[in-house]
Amino acid sequence: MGEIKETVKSIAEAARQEFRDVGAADALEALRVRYLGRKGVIRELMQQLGSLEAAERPQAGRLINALKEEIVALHESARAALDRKDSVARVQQEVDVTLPGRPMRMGKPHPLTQTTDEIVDIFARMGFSAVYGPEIETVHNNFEALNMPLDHPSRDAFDTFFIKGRDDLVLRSHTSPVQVRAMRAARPPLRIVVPGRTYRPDTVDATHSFMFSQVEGLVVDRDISMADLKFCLNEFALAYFGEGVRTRFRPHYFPFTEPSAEMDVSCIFCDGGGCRVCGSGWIEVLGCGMVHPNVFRAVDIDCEEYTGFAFGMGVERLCMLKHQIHDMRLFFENDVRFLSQF
Ligand code: 2NM
Repeated sequence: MGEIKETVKSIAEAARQEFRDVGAADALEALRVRYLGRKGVIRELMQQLGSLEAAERPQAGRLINALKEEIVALHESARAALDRKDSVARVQQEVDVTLPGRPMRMGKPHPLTQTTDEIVDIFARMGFSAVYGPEIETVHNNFEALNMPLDHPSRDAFDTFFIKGRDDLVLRSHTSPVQVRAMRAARPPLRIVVPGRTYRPDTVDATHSFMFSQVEGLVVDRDISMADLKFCLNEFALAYFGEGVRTRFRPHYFPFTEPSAEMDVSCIFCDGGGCRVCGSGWIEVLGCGMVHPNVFRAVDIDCEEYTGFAFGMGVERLCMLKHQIHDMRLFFENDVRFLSQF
């Protein structure tokens, strides 16, 4: 027994040394055959087991098995080390590491995303936070809560995408339902902007698409007035179009605001003199107004205690104005020759 223990120990020591020093694949294979092969060292030891006293065999067998496992592991790690050395050598041979790399084509946000981010940023600097909501909305959030009853023309099948088999759902036709959600979820004061995609079954042409992007906004607090609205949106116009721009507000109608207005900016191309783009010297950029009491009632905000203003603008239109893009369809064609210009 003592003898075989010694033998196993010295074989293990020799094997550790040899597998550590092996430098090539064929030498490693020769080692494997010598230790683990059909006529190898391990096999030979196993055969010697038979000549041992029966009482000694189990312990001797365990020693030999442990030796075999160690040698298998030594072989595995020696092969892994050789593989690594090999592939490094091959790369050094086959690849000219001094060649300059191929330039990477960097992606960037879509022009509509850039414009949305810019608008949201301007309002963020005035204390607005951005909130988001689902593009499939309930008829209640999209219409009812916004003071647009059943007979309102926007609720016509020609002006809204309805969902087959679900007469309580629509693709939102504006982002205002998100303001409705926000007002239900949190008590005033509220100062939010809502960017997002909206859907209307318009015929697609240079200025219309069935999908377009909006940024809407909402402020609710005590003593909010039309003066707050005008100051805030004038600041926005200066920040987006540049310091020289002037604004004007024209009376308008929206069901969810009263009074309502549209804001124009002095033409950024002719500075208000009148040109082919603006005609009159003014360009319409957004709709706005004081939140209608019926909207507050729908979300359970006391309209005697609180007032608010809201606004909405089309991102495509604002992006087209600033970059002199003449066809809205370009935004949705994903042509890199167009997109890479922004
Ligand atoms: C616009 C124009 C005017 C608007 C109103 C509301 C809400 F939820 F407070 F009632 N959200 N957005 C609004 C008002 C939107 O877009 C042209």
